[in-house]
Amino acid sequence: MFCRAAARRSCCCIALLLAALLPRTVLAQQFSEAELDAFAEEVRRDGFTLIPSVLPPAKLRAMRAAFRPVLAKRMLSSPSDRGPARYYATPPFVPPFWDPDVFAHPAIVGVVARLVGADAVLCQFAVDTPLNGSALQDVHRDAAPLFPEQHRHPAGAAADAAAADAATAAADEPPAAQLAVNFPLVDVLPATGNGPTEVAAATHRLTLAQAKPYLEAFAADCFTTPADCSAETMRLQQLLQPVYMRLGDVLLRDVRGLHRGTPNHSAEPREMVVMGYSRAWLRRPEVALRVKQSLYDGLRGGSSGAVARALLRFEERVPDAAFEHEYDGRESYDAAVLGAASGGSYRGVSVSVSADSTVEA
Ligand SMILES: O=C(O)CCC(=O)C(=O)O
Repeated sequence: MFCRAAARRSCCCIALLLAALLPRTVLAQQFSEAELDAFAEEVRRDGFTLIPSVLPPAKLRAMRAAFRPVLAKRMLSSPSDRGPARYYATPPFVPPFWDPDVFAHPAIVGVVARLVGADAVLCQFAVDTPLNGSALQDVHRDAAPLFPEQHRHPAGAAADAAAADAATAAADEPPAAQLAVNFPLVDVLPATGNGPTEVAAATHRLTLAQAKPYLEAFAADCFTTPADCSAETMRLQQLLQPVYMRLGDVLLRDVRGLHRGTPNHSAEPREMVVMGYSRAWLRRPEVALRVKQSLYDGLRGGSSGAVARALLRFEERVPDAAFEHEYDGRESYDAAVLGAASGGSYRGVSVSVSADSTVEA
């Protein structure tokens, strides 16, 4: 099993490195059905896939320019919420952030549909930005378990940790229900020093109990104090791999995969867009979109317009007169709610779950 995991890890590594190093002209811009199948299969197996050269860099540069004043307001209005010098911001969903060629891109939607259904919905558009001074994040998931009751202690055995471990270990995590599609607005490469996201392959379907040794290993910091670490801890720690990305590349991941942001040591912000896609029946109110009515109405042309409309069909549509174009720096979600729905899913390593479904440390 270890060999299979190691082989898979080195394949991931080689693919990620190649994607970062190959000249853009070598990489295909369009993908066959078989290639989309393969990307989806990688997400099923590893919890993530990197799709190279999907989005036009010019569009992303325009997004970056438009995001600068958004970030400035965000930083002035409220403290960083994803660790020191690391901000989550939701720019108004209007051009250039609103771009059906991006959120309904055939390659992205093709893989999304294979994983969370042809009737999937878009439920989130935000930007994660670490700046100089940011730190290593705790390893976390972006969503709580779909079925938290699976992780409760058996009745009458709340104090019995062994029984709780056995119960949670037996409860499998289901296939994907939510995906995060990330793309940077700047190159994120070894040379740029601006903080790649790190992901741990094949951790997306671990139960809380199964994840416990991983989280303990990830917290152990063997790289700076290797003498204190067992071989097993070191092995698990090496599962965390940086995902280097060039402008245009797309990282598509199951939100349950263990991951973390790393520090941005450069002088420039490192903006990473996150688009959330989920199964049609799954509501994510803490990250919901506000869709301007006239933009929605304008999604008419051909099949791409129909796909974009379908993706947004359940999100709130706001009459133009009421739509706020100016970002005021105040995030509409409650940071505590987002925290409970995301990082809280793996806050601490206990398998004990409280009545409100958050995990107790
Ligand atoms: O920006 C990153 O690299 C990851 C951020 C992240 O995982 C988070 O804030 O939840």
